[in-house]
Amino acid sequence: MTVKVGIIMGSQSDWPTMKETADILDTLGVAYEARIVSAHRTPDRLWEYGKTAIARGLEVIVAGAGGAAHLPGMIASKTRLPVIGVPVQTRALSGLDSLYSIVQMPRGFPVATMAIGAAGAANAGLMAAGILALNDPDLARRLDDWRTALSTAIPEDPRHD
Ligand code: RP5
Repeated sequence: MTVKVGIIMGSQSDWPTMKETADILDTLGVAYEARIVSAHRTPDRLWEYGKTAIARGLEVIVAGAGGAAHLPGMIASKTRLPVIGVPVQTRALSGLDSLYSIVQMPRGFPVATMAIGAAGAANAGLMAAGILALNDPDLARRLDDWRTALSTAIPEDPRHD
């Protein structure tokens, strides 16, 4: 299966959050790669990743980072691929720092910013799948089924047990 989604994160410590993206993509049968690419600690790796992403066949990048979270914006500056940003929850400021760092991009270099933390990471997987599903009817069907199953699992009566 061709790898079309790149999941990148600023640190090993982001993986428990970003694994939520990976888990959704596993469920939907979307091939991905996961890499630690830090804007601050490995800037050359970041540059190389952004520069080669299209040539390597990637179609969407999910970038998660916390604190001074420059990774999603920096990768967006190096590739025209859609970049989905995930603000990782931090201890000091609960992820508001991450959110503000990612969401407030200057005109011209968008980052589609998700919610803070695990829900945002899972939604990033769904968003990436939704983008790929535009040109992949089988994936579109799997995504529709996933959404239907989620709806069906919600009981109407809160006293169901
Ligand atoms: C950011 O700094 C990473 O994305 C991570 O969320 C945060 C803390 O990194 P560690 O100190 O845990 O490696 O670059």
